[in-house]
Amino acid sequence: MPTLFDPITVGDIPLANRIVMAPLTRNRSPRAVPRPITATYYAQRASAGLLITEATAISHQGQGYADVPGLYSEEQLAGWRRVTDAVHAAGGKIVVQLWHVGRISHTSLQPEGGAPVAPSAIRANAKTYLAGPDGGGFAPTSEPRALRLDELPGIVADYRRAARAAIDAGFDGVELHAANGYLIDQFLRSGSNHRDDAYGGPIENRARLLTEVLDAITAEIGAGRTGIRISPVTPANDASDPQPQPLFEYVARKLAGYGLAYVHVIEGATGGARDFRQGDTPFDYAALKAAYANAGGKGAWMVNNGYDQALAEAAVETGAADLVAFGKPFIANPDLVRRFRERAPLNTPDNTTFYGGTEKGYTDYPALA
Ligand code: 8OZ
Repeated sequence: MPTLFDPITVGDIPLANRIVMAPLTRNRSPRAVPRPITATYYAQRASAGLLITEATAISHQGQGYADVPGLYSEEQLAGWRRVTDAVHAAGGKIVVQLWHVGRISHTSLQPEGGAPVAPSAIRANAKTYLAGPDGGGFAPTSEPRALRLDELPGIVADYRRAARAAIDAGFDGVELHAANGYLIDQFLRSGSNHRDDAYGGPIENRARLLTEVLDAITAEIGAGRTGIRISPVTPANDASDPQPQPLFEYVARKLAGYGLAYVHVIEGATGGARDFRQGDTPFDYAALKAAYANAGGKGAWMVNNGYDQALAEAAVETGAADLVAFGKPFIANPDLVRRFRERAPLNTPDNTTFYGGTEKGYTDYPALA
C-alpha cells in the first residue's frame, strides 16, 4: 500500500514522493520574463515530488493576463533556465505548464491589439487580469474571432516549439494545459465550440486539436516527459458542456494511447466545490480513470482540488490516485511535504497577494525551523 511519501517514477521522471505542487498563476513576470525571485520561489518548494509551473504562454497570442510568463523568447527562456537550475540544485523536479488561453484574453495583451482567437466567435462571460497604474485589476475578456482552419497548424507548431524550448531550458518535462476553459478546453466543450468543420460537432472532432497538439509534443520530446491537465466539469472561464462524461471518457481513451507520464484531473469546480456538476448527473471520476486504464493507459493518475492531507492519503492508499497536487497549501507552505510528514500546522495563504506584487506573499512564507 503506497503512501504519499513513497517515491514513484512517472514516465521518464523519477519523483521522491507523490506530493505535487499544482500550477499556480502568480502574475509576477513583467514582459512575460520570469525574474530571479521566481527561481527562489520554486526552489523553496523543491521538496515536492514534482513542481508544475504556473501556466506559461507558448506564444504572444497565447497570452491572456498581465505579467504571466512566456516560453517563446530568448529572454524568457533564460529566466526559466535560472528556475530549473535552482530547482535541480535543491533536488527537485519541475515541468512547465504549456498554455494558450484562446478567448480568455484581452485586445491589450494580443499582438497588434488584435482580437483573441477561439474555436468560435463567442465571447466568454469571464474576466482576465490586466496591469494598471495601481497594480492591476480584473477586466472582462474581449470578443474573440474564430480561428480559420489554415491557422491551426501554426498553433500546433507553437506547442511543439514550446515543448522543445522547455527541454532546452532544463525542464524535466511539460504539462499540456487542457483545462479551465482555455484554448484546448474551448475546442473540447460544446458551449464554446460551434464549428461545423473537422474541429467541431461530434466529440472526435472537438478532440482533434488536443490530439494533434499531443502528437506534436510527444514526437518532439517524448511521451514520458509529457503530462496533461483536464477539468471535466469546471465552469472556470465560462467552460460548459452538458455531457462531460462521454466527452472526457473519449479523451481518456485517446490519452491512453500515448504513454504519457501522467494525467492530471481537477475534480469539480477549479478552486471551488468538489461536487460541482455540469449536466444532470454527478461526474464519475472512477469511471474516467477506468476508461483510461481499460484503454491501456499506464501513466500516473494525478488528482487535484481541495485535497487536504487526510483525503490525499486516502486517495493514494486506496489506489484512487498515484499523485495528489496541492495549490493554495503550497503557496503558503514552502515545506509542505515536511509539514505533512510531521503533521505540523500549516501557514494560511493570503489571497490578497496571489496575483501580482513582489516577494510579499510569494517568497516570504516561513518554513519550519
Ligand atoms: C487563476 C488566475 C489566472 C489564470 C488556470 C491558468 O485557471 C489559470 C489561472 C488561474 O488554469
